[in-house]
Amino acid sequence: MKSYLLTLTSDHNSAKMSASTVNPTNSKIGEETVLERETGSQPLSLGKLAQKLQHTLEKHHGERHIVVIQDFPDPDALSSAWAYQLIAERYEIECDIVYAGTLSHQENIALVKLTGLPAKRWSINTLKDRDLTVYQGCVLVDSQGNTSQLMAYVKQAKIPVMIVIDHHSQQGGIQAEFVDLRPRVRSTATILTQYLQNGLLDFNGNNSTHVKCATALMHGIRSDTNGLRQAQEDDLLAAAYLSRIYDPQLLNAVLQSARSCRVMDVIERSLKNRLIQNSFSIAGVGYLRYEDRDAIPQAADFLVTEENIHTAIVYGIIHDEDREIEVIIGSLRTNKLTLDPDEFIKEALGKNPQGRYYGGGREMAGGFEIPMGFFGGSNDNNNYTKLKWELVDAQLKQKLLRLVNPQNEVVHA
Ligand SMILES: [Mn+2]
Repeated sequence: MKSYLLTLTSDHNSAKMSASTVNPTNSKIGEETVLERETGSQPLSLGKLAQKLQHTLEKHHGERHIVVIQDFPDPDALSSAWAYQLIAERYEIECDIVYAGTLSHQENIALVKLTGLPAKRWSINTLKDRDLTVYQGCVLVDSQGNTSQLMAYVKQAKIPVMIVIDHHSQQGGIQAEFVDLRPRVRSTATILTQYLQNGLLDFNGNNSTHVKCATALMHGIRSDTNGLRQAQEDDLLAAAYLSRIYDPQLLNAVLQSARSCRVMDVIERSLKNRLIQNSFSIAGVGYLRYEDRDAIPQAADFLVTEENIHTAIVYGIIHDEDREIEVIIGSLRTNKLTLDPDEFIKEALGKNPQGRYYGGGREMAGGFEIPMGFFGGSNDNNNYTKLKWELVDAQLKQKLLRLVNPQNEVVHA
């Protein structure tokens, strides 16, 4: 057994992007700012990356692109997609920002409503009435396509993935004309802000759309960095730049949206069910409605605040009534610097039969999704439903506890 928890998450201090030369004014960012190695090629400076993105956009002038964001979009994905759409507009590229799932977190609903953020919900059921062939390219922001059900249809329609901008660890072979993958940056909104700062758009406080988009980006950076507490230099510099454009009152309004009663119920369940071992808090919360999916990360956010706990993992079965399917959804939150959520989830849960991991993560947070497959769907028999949950609960605990408690032998039936 690998002594997992003692493994340091690589050299994320020494190798962090040297953004010290980034000028927080609107001027061009120093070409000498060397970025991490872009997948499979030489390291590119921020200026070169911006140039490369510009060239890619010029090449696709006048086209129509689909920007696919994760099924349950978070502020980072939503704001980054919007910033990208505004940049692409300059090249007369028309972008539709789409997601297949639902806006679940109360703050995300407030964000979209209050800023007029132009994301569209395309549930899988409505896809047959849509013509995907109008798009010449697909753009992925804050994901690499593995968190959206839409990607299978994009692939089917033979729409090429043109651009990928993300800060998650690499999730397996991505190929695109332009790839900016920087796992050491804490939010994709930071990366998009750097592009704005680097002159890809004349982003300014006199334009009300820009003010709203800046507010969304600020929220995106904040929410992926635990209110800036885990922000690195890049994120703080991006936030500093946005601070001259965003609307603090609007951000306040977004942040003050209240938790729904059902989210409170799930948090209560997670508190009651939590199992504490080795400073990990693990809680299964049973069945949830599709719309309440976001209660799981919120419960994990809450459990990790307990004294002597450094990591919380919360999971449940989400029932999608539209499609009569069930999926196990889980969230991990950690304060432990040496615990890499991406590695932890990949190692604990492994891959599906197609060779894809069930989940992964970024700094301090991760998530996973495991389809129930043949065992999915509702059943009128209460005992059956209860039994099914117990099985899922036992299986997940067994897999997670193997890493939480490496000395303990795996439980045999
Ligand atoms: Mn993100």
